[in-house]
Amino acid sequence: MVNRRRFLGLGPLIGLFPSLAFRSTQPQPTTTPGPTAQPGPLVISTWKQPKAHAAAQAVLEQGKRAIDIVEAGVRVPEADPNDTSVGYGGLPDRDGRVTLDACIMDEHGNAGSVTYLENIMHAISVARAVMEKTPHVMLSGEGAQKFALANGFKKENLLTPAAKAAWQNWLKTAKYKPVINIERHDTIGMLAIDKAGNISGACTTSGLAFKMNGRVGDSPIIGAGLFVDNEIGGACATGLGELVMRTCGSFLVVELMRQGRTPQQACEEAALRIVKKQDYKDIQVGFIAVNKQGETGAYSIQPGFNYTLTQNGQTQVTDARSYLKK
Ligand code: SD4
Repeated sequence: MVNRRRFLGLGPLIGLFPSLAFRSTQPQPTTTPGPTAQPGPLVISTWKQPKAHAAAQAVLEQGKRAIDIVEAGVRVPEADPNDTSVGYGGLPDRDGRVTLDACIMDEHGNAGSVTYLENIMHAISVARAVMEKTPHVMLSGEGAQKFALANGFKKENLLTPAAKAAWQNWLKTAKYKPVINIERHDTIGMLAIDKAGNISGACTTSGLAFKMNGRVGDSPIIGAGLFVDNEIGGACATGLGELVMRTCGSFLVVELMRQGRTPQQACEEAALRIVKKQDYKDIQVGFIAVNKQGETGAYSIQPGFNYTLTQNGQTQVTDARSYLKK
C-alpha cells in the first residue's frame, strides 16, 4: 500500500513517470492503448451482435438519447428465438422455467432492474419502466411481472420448442456444474455514447442455462453486470456472473477509469483481479468499457470473447484480448 505521506513524497516523481501513480499489487495489465480512441457517438456490446447494433444505430442517427439507443439495441436479441441466452428462446433453469435478468442505467445515474422475471419478453423495457415509474431500482419475480403487466407488457411463453428440447435432453443426466461454455454465450451488455456525448448502458440475459431455480446472476445487478457514470464512462460484464458479482466487476472497471486507466487497462485489471483471487481455470468472464473520450476496451479471461463496435456508421466484430491464450 502507498500511504498518504509516501504518496505525497512520490508526487514529483509521478510528474516525471505517470505510470508510477497506478502501481498496484495486482498482476499488471499487459497492454495499454484501447482498441479505439475516437470521440463521438458509438455503440459497443458484448459478443457478436450485428442486428442489435443495426437497431441501436438507427436510433442513434435519429439523435435520440443513449438510453433509447441501448434499449432499442438489446431488445433485438430479447426477441430472437435463436439467441439461447437472452429473452425469448433463452435456455430455462433446471425446473424448465425461463427467468430473465436485466438492468439499465442512464446518464444521470438513474438505474432500473428486474430479476427472475418470467413470461415477459422485453425485460430491458420493464427495467427501464422500473427506473422511470417507480421509486425503486430493482423488482424481482412475481412483483416484477405484476408491475410489467400493470404497465402494458404482454404475458407470453418464452420457452421455445428448441429450448424445451435442450432442457429435456439435459434432464437425462441433470448434471450441473457451474462451468461456463467458454466459447459461446450471447448475453448482451451494450453501452452507447449519443450525439450529445452522454453515456448509458443496458444488460439483459436469461442467465446460465439450467441454473438452480431462483438463481440470479450479475446481469441485473448495478455495478456487477453494468455500471455507468456519465462523468467517466461505462462498463458491462458477461460470463459466469458469480465471479463478476464477487468483484463488483463493472463498477470496478469504471472506478479504475476514474483513477486514470484507459478502458482497455481497466478491463484488464478487473479481469486480473478475478484471476488473482478466484478459481478461473474453466470459466469465462469478459468486460467491455467505454470512456467519456470515446476510447473503448475489451478483455476476457479465456480466449473466445468478442465484442461489437459501431462507430461512424461502421460495425465491426473483434476478438477481445484475453488472459489465457488459445
Ligand atoms: C449470468 N453473466 O447470468 C450471465 C451469463 C452470461 O452470456 O453472461 N452469459 O451469469
